[in-house]
Parts: sequence; structure tokens; C-alpha cells
Amino acid sequence: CELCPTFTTSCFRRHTNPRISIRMLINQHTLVFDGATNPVHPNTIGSIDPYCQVTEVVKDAYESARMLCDQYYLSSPDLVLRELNTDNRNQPISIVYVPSHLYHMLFELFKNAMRATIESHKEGSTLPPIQVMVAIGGEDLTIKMSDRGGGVPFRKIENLFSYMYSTAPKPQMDDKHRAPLAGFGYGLPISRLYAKYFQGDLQLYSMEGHGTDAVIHLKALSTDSVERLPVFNKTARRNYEVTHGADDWCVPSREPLDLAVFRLAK
Ligand code: W6P
Repeated sequence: CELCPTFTTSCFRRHTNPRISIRMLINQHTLVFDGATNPVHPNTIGSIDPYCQVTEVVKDAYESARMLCDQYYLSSPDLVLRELNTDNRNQPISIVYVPSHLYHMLFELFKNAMRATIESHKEGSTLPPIQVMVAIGGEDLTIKMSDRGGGVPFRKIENLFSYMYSTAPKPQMDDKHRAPLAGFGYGLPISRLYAKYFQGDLQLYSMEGHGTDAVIHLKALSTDSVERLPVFNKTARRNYEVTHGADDWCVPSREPLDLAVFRLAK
């Protein structure tokens, strides 16, 4: 970033992953050794829920994002939620997971989906709902959130995952009573780190002119959900050494010329 040219996405990842695990350990220790069970979630062990019901977390995250959205835009898109449990047909889908991590990711995705939906639809026109599909198989648990918010050009998808990039105007930090809907620029990258922390991932597939699918891939089995932690050795160090090679491609990915000229003119 501007402050430190060698502070890359990889540095941030290596800083944040241990941070997620340290926070989990502290939480785990205080919650478990406190001896008290959480009356709302009697099954949770510390921050881990062995029966984390994914659709319940989806609904919670939707409701919170909708409250913020209503505050800002005075309306919000509906939710259409479906789940597909291939093996146990009438059972709600549940996995061993940290509900707070899942909530964090979903809340972030909902905020983005809602903002896109509202800003791409004229006032007074009906808003298309946000559709969420939850599916579980032998290996993966997948959550797909689809909005019809006009999409993002493919070239810009990468930017959405860069720290300190935001499409929203900088939020006012002095307004302590209202959390901003968007604008700090680290929501999506941190959400992806949460997904990757237990061997999952978070990806965006967009169709410009139509909408965006945000997909969270998690492991269905807790035996696969082992923490992903960085190594600190010589090989890792090599990734930090700055190289000054020239780009070896003819047409680098960049903004269309008219946009670049527009920016220069500003
Ligand atoms: C958009 C941009 C975005 C980011 C993350 C999740 C959903 C969406 N929809 O248009």
C-alpha cells in the first residue's frame, strides 16, 4: 500500500491468519474455562458450534444487513433462501464451524449485494430479491448468494479483494451511532481470509449488466477444516524480496482509455 510499499496482500494474509487463530484461542479459553454455557447456543464449545445450522446464520446476517440497508436507503431487497441436503433430505444442513466467522462473511456479502441491488435500480421500481442457495455434499458445503445488481466488470473483480480499495465514499468516522454500510475497503479481503482459514474459499463471479454470484466454499467435514497457517522460514522470506522485472505481457490489464483520460482530466 502507499504507507509501506513492501506491505503486500501476502503480508496482510500472513499477519491476519495468526491473528484469527490467536483471537480464537483467547475466546476459546475464556469461554470454555468460564464454565458457563451460552443460553442462546447451549451446544457451542467456546466459539465452535458442532451443529452450526448454516441457514440460521444466513438469516441472522441478512436481517442485520437489511437493518443497515433500510436506514440508508429506506428500502431493501428480499431474501429467497433455499437449501439442498443431498444425503439427509429433510434435515437442516449443519457443520462444525465457528458461527461468528460465518456470520461475518455473510454479513459482508449481503451488504455488498444489497448496495448493488439498490444502486442499480431506480427509485420506485421493484427490487429483485437476493437469492441464497446452501448445498452440502460429501466434501463441500457451498453457499451461493446471487444478486441482480448489475454486476462488476471482470477486470475489477481483483480490486474488490485488495485492502484499502473501496467503491464507496470514505465513511465518516465521527458518526459513532451509525455503522456505515460500506467504505472501509477491507470487508471482502478479511471475509476471504476467514473462509480460507479453515481450508475454504470465497469467490466472486459476476456478469456485468446482470448481477453477481458470491460463493463461499467450506469443508463439510471437520476433519478437513484444519487451520491454514503461514510458515516462517527461508522459503517464505523469498516471497517478500522485491523484484523489479518488467511486465512480460503485451497488453497489461488496465482501465479502458476513456476512463483513464477522464481520471487525468479530474
Ligand atoms: C456486487 C459487488 C459485490 C461484491 C460482493 C458480493 C456481492 C456483490 N455484488 O455488485
